[in-house]
Amino acid sequence: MSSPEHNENAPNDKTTEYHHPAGGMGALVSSGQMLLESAGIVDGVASLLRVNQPQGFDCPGCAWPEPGKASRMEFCENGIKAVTFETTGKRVTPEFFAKHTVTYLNEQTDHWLENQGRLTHPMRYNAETDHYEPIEWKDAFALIGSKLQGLNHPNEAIFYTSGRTSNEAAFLYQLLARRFGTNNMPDCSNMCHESSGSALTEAIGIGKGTVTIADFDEADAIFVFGQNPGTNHPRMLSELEKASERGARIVSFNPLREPGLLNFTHPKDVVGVLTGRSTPISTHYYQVTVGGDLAALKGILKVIVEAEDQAPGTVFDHDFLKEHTSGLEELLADIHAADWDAIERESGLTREQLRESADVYLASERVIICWAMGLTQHKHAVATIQYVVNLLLLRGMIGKPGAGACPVRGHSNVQGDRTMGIVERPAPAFLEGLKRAFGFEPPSEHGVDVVGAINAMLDGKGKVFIGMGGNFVAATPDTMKTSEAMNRCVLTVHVSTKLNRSHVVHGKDALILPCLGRTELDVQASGPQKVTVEDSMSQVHASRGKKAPASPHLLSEPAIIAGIANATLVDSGIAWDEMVRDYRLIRQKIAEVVPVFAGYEQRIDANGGFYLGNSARERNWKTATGKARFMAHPLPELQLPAGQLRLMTIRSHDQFNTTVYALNDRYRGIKGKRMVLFMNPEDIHERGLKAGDKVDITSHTQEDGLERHARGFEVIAYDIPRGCAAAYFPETNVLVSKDSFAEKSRTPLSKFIPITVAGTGS
Ligand SMILES: Nc1nc2c(c(=O)[nH]1)N[C@H]1C(S)=C(S)[C@@H](COP(=O)(O)OP(=O)(O)OC[C@H]3O[C@@H](n4cnc5c(=O)[nH]c(N)nc54)[C@H](O)[C@@H]3O)O[C@H]1N2
Ligand SMILES: Nc1nc2c(c(=O)[nH]1)N[C@H]1C(S)=C(S)[C@@H](COP(=O)(O)OP(=O)(O)OC[C@H]3O[C@@H](n4cnc5c(=O)[nH]c(N)nc54)[C@H](O)[C@@H]3O)O[C@H]1N2
Ligand SMILES: [Mo]
Repeated sequence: MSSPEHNENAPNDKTTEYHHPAGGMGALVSSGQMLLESAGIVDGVASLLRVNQPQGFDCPGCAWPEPGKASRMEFCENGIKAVTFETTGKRVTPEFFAKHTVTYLNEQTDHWLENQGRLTHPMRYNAETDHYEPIEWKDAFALIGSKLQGLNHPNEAIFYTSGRTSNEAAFLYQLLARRFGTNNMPDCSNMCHESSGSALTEAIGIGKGTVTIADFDEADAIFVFGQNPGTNHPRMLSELEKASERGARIVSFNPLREPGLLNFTHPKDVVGVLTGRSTPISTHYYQVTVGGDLAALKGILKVIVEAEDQAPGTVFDHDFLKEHTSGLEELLADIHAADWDAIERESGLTREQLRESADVYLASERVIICWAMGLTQHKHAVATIQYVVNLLLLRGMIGKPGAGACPVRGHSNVQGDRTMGIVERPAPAFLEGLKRAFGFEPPSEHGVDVVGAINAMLDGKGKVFIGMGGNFVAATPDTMKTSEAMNRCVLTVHVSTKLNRSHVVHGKDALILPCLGRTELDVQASGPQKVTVEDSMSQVHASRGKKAPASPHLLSEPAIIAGIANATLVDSGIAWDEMVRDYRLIRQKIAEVVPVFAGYEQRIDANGGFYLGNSARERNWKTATGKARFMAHPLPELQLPAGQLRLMTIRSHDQFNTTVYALNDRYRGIKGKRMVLFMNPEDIHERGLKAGDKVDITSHTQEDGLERHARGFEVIAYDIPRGCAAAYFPETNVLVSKDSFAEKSRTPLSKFIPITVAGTGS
């Protein structure tokens, strides 16, 4: 447990810890190494110069926005890795597939698979030879068309999307699925910020964050819950650094002491890099127990409510409450009834710590609260995020400069994909828009999400799986069951840039369709094309790849979708080929369906893009009560049986989701390995283990009562609260039950897996 005094990275002999600021020299060396190791070194550098530039491409890394001034070059170590990885000179060719059987490929690690290079040719699985063999595009499309047409019902098809897909491709993809007749559109969001969308939509009437990047310059305090920006959103550190330098308070809630939240040196600060000088980031750091944030938030709210009770009229923003909110009475009753002992037990934090953090909120006129997977991938995620909103609302922190809700998204266009209609439960207005623009009746019956898709395939109800990017088998929970689900499909199709697990765990028939990446030049019949994306703060901008494609056989995602559509739909009445010929026609159609995109083409070209707006930011509440809603929820009892630990599955510094760049996790002091289990030293000792021992992990999911196993992990002693443990995904997805998911949002519980560990010797 740690409070501000303990913030200075105090050496701790019990744990492995990184004693240098995040960013700085380590970042320069690491990304430089990545460029050197990649065969396409010169191309890599040239590509980098165009990342996030007005005429360049959008960084395929995270969804953190670019700063307002479009001229400033802004990229980060992990953005460099993402770009370099895509622009590698290595190739996975038909010869590669001729050399390796699929059985052999499936025995390799995710790291090995993705490191073979870019896919160059469409391939079809041949069960007789156990090899992928080349196939012509038109034959691949015909195969998909015939399998889709052969289904008994359109709902037997599943159209998955990952979050790198551009607005244009996403829009065409949902059009294909809906014109075919299904809303079966699971996406990576289901595993990611779905909880944020559900919570925010119910409470404030829009499922997106309410802040813009400029708000970070005005906030007095920034709270960061369950997020590791040093690794996953490094460009956010620049904002936190600026805020810290001008005296804003930064309050972090995280079971792990993440170096990126402690200190930071901007890699462009040459003096800082050379001298090791760094900016402290968090002024306050609380090592909440895994899953304890709802309790912590209730504790903070309790202090605030008590302060108002003692001096009525002085703490809350009463004008705001009266004019803009509903449900205050229920919330106050809930907070008055909340019991400090339960709050302390469930949060793992003391009353004093919670009082201290509440004081920061009380002393601030403008507060931003950020969060990511540490809040969303829990059973009570939606309730927890609604308490974040409760906290903001009490003092009118939504819809004023320097304040608001900031769910920090993952994939670079995951938010845009949702705006384009990639969702299994489409809004009626969107469907009406489709009908208006394309003259067909889209299906209104809700489709399957990720968990629903796995179940449908297992039950034989989902027969054709198409993945627009991503790595379904590795990213989803319950790897063994999901693998079985994929195996049962009549056909699995993956539109991908790199070889991954989902290609080698496949359906009876299987296709790999290689596509252009973000960095590559996309030339169609009308000339070079640009695409558009939306960042985490609702800013839409263009992305233009410039690099020569990795292979002459690659097609763009829109072209692949049109190819499937032409081979599947008879007389669809949709001008697929024309839209692919010139993406401006896709954008015209988007603007017809989604009215906030009116004037799309002109607005994209002006000033580096445009802001989509946010109704809650304007204090326009599109909720059931027409107001911003306080939402009260009981505090769940999360105590596990004796001997069990709460396992959270997290990302290392050298991975992007299931793509493992290298085997290091620099800030956490891990080198050359990923099969590690971070544990509290006392928990290790109590089990008769020691650091360095090998253990097998067993999960005990409450929903299905099954035991699942992951073997051969090395114990790492780490500064993590007792009863908590951490390990990397995707290796640990074997432990997550598909039936363990969050209330309302149905997000798999990747951050709360009850486990036991058993030593197997050192
Ligand atoms: N380089 C890189 N960038 C990425 C990604 C990547 O893999 N690599 N992935 C992208 C994607 S899709 C996403 S969604 C984001 C993910 O970004 P993050 O959400 O930062 O990713 P995680 O590694 O899942 O880290 C979750 C953090 O929450 C903490 N945590 C876990 N459980 C709890 C809890 O119960 N309470 C609290 N308070 N904290 C908790 C963990 O210690 C960790 O610091 O990053 C995006 N950017
Ligand atoms: N246990 C556990 N599981 C998790 C999480 C967790 O924290 N813990 N996090 C969850 C989260 S937040 C997310 S977002 C999901 C991620 O789930 P996904 O989005 O499905 O997985 P990724 O690993 O991002 O997908 C990587 C693949 O995308 C392909 N690709 C890369 N660029 C492109 C492109 O431009 N176009 C196309 N068509 N393909 C491309 C490459 O072939 C690569 O192999 O995982 C989830 N799973
Ligand atoms: Mo994500």
